[in-house]
Amino acid sequence: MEQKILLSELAADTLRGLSAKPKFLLSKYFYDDIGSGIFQNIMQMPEYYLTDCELEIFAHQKEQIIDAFLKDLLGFELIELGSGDGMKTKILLNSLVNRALSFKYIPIDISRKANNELVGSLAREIPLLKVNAQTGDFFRVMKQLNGFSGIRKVILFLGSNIGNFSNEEVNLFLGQLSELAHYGDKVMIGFDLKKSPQIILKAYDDPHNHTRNFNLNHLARLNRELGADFNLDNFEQHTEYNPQTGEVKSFLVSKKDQLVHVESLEERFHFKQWETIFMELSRKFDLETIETLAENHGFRVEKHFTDSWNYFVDSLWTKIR
Ligand code: SAH
Ligand code: AVI
Repeated sequence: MEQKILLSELAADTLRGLSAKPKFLLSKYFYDDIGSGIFQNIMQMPEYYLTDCELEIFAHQKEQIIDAFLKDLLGFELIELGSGDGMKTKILLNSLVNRALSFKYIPIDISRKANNELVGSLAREIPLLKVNAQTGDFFRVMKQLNGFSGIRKVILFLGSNIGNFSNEEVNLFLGQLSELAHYGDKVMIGFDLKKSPQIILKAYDDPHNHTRNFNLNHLARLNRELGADFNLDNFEQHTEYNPQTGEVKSFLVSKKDQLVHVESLEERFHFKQWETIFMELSRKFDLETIETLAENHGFRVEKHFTDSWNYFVDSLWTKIR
């Protein structure tokens, strides 16, 4: 028992998830160094339309987005939660720097590799930019940032990261975001919208096997970091999309009856044949739900920036209470 109190967060969450019925693992642990690399492969595949749509929004509407950021603001901090490789954000950063605006960029990501690479590439590509990167879980870092500086904030949460939260987590997250933001601060959140189920399914059940590798790498990470002995060949990937709820759910399915030993937990976990591990939720939204979320958490929707297909929206909100 004493040893379990000293477990790392990854170990404790793995113990909780693999002991549950049905089993689950938390998708924030996808992003070790290898997983962050696989996610870049996902973003590059044509089926993963989310990145192209958000890129198009930024490329075509960057000046309008920045004008909307700057309404009523002078100096500000640009905080980005789950910044990853920052590929899309750099479009905005370049334009902000070109307008000689006084601001600091604070990217926050759980992946040290993603953060280090982003800081390195920004120093090369936008040397005039002031950057203060933070590594850690954004729920925790947001608490640390809370109440600090008094400078106006613009907070970005892009790429439909919010889709990876359960309903409960969405409310917890927006509650924390609402505490972090003060009156007049701005928040821009990227939401993937409901669309043809076939298009959505292809983005998460791809022919290149990147999504499959992304999921299996979670098990490989448990082998590397917790001394588990998952045999990856004994699991297959399954994805489903429910157009009624907007939920994409991703699973790994055990192809055989098997025992998996996790050394650092001193536990063996039994998998029945065809038993599932729930790996990730990627929720799709509609504008009405987005507006209700903003209102329920003390924000006014300023503008929905959408792509030409209406597949994706970057929704800009102002804190009003
Ligand atoms: N915003 C980028 C990256 C999206 S990928 C884009 O739109 O392209 C999701 C990113 O969120 C990854 O870089 C991952 O490391 C990070 N992430 C996931 N869960 C996190 C958490 N709980 N705290 C901080 N970062 C997290
Ligand atoms: C980071 N996040 C928004 C991605 C998504 O679309 O849910 C993660 C992902 N999982 C599988 N493909 C992409």
